[in-house]
Amino acid sequence: MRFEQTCTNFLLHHQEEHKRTYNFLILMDALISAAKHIEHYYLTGALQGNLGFAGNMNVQGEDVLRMDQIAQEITTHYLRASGRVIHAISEESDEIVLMNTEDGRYFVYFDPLDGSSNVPHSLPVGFMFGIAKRNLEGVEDGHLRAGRDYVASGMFVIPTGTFTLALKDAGTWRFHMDETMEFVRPTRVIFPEDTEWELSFNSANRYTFAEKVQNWIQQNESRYAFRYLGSLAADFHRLLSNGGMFMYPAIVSHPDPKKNRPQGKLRLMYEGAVVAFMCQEAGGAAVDEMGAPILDIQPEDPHQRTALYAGSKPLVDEIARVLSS
Ligand code: AHM
Ligand code: MG
Repeated sequence: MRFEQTCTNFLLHHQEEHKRTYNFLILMDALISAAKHIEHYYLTGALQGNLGFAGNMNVQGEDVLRMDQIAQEITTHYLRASGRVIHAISEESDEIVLMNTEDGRYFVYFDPLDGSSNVPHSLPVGFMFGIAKRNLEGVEDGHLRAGRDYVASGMFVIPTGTFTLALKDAGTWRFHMDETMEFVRPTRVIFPEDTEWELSFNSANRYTFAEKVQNWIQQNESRYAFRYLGSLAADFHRLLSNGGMFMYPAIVSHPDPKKNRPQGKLRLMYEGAVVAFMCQEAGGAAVDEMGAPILDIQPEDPHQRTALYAGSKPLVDEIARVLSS
């Protein structure tokens, strides 16, 4: 028989090795429990009629799917029950979700079901999260943390059954779901250098990007393979293994100016910074439309957006030079 190391056991050793408390383990147990429940509802969603619209709109003015609601309810329940969370910020909640404001230890920023256009087809979606820690030295003011201050970030790809977790100064790790729905076999992930790199972006938008971005694409795209699933977690999962760059540039010259998105589309706290933190721990990089590190952006609004260029460092450094010129 072959036995695999579980994620929980891996984290237990990690905490003990660094002489840390078990609080982080309790928080991770909550996130993993939430992911497994979301996985279950997603896998059975087509048969149970859970893949359609719920009939209302979210904070971003987008139609809410029944699965968005289910994933939000599940995640909020487990995070609250952990007793370790001060407050959470979710794509599915306009307001900051207050939890254990007195004794909580962590801030959790999450998108419980990212990649909505894949939901009606049961295709891959993501559950993405970033974690920051309370100020243990002085008074905690509850300010919104920049990615640089995250202690961990991660993403579950659902229903594929993979989990990628980046730990501050301790690498990006991948786990797979086994036959008992346990995440097992910790494997360190580092952006490869000697593979055929991929570019991942919504090509239908290319003529709406800034001119210098359009020019860069035109001059360089033939060097790369092109892949786009329309779900950040799934697209980024591929890039971590194959190398390359995911891009969601600012939209600045749409024929219908109302459709411009000068701030980009993706959300900073629970999408952009989550990916940027995983990039950093995997030897990669991530920048915004100015070519500045995503991890340095100080959020002013829980739901603020950012352009995102994330992936292999040489490629992101190259586009950063173009963006900042
Ligand atoms: P969502 O939060 O509404 O699902 O949007 C986020 C998603 C990302 O997962 C994905 O990378 C991107 O939006 C796809 O957008 P588009 O359909 O414009 O290509
Ligand atoms: Mg989302």
